[in-house]
Amino acid sequence: MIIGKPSDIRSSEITPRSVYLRRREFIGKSLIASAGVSLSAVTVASEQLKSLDYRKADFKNKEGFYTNEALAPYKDIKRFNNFYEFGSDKGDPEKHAQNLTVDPWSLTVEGEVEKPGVYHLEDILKPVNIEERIYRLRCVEAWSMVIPWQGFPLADLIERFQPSSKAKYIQFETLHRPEEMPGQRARTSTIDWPYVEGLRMDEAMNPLSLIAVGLYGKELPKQNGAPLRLVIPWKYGFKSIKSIVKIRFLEKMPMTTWVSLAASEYGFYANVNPQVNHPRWSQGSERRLPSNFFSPNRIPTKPFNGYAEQVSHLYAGMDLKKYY
Ligand SMILES: Nc1nc2c(c(=O)[nH]1)N[C@H]1C(S)=C(S)[C@@H](COP(=O)(O)O)O[C@H]1N2
Ligand SMILES: [Mo]
Repeated sequence: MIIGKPSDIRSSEITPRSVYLRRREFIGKSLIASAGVSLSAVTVASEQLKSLDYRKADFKNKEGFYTNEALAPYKDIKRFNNFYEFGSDKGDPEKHAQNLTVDPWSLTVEGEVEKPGVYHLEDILKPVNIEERIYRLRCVEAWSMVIPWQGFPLADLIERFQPSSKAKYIQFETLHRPEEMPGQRARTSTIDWPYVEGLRMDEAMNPLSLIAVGLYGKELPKQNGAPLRLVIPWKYGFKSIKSIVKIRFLEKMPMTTWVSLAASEYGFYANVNPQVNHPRWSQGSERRLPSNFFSPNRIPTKPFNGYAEQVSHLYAGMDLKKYY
């Protein structure tokens, strides 16, 4: 991966949490208005965002669902992206993702489950309760952002498909549609499309594991993985696969895109770990965006990206230097 240079993002643009929360009230109202006009699947989900209760933030934080750290501004979360299907520069996804068709959308469920099938997005979203999570996202390239997502626990979705006792892992797959994804057409691309990722079943069932459908109280931008993407906050960002079209329940550990590209640099687990450096750079610290040349905003990286309390038990007895 390439280390990006978000030199044009100024730290003065950081949105204080209180300002966002006040603004949120307004966003909620505009979502209700738009829901009346279009009843697309994504709008149905967005409509639920109005009922979010921010006061939860104060007493539920032991679950790691929120942080009081400064949020990255909305416009930076939308313009500084990794989404190789649209190109490898940080600005490519915003530029090239806007024509992606996200409606209709369906999710195929396969493998070790009682209820395999092809599910329309509408049916996936209808019964879910949309929650807000304010998570740190730590890219393996050693930058990070604090992002307010809206979505629902991955565990809730998994339970609806009734995995069998043989299901030990889950593999996720991103849309493969070269007509709309210029990165998939590029002859220079070394990625074997579609992009795939995976989790162990107990990781997937952890309450922190989120399917995001919204950002900053609005529909998820296409460059951020609309209409459905994973967010796994204690792992490097590449695990948080975007624009998911398929979920497979498996007995064996699945292959993933970054492991297949460079297994010595990227592992299946990919837990954020300041003790295990990338072969080409340190993972001991990170640039918290927005930052710039004059105020690099470099902070120490925490084990499990600061979520050790919530997830370290998943790895008890494992040598995390070996299983990076
Ligand atoms: N399908 C797909 N998902 C992906 C990627 C990608 O290239 N393709 N990039 C990953 C990486 S490396 C990161 S850091 C995050 C970035 O998410 P964001 O752009 O919403 O901040 O998405 C992840 N999900
Ligand atoms: Mo990343």
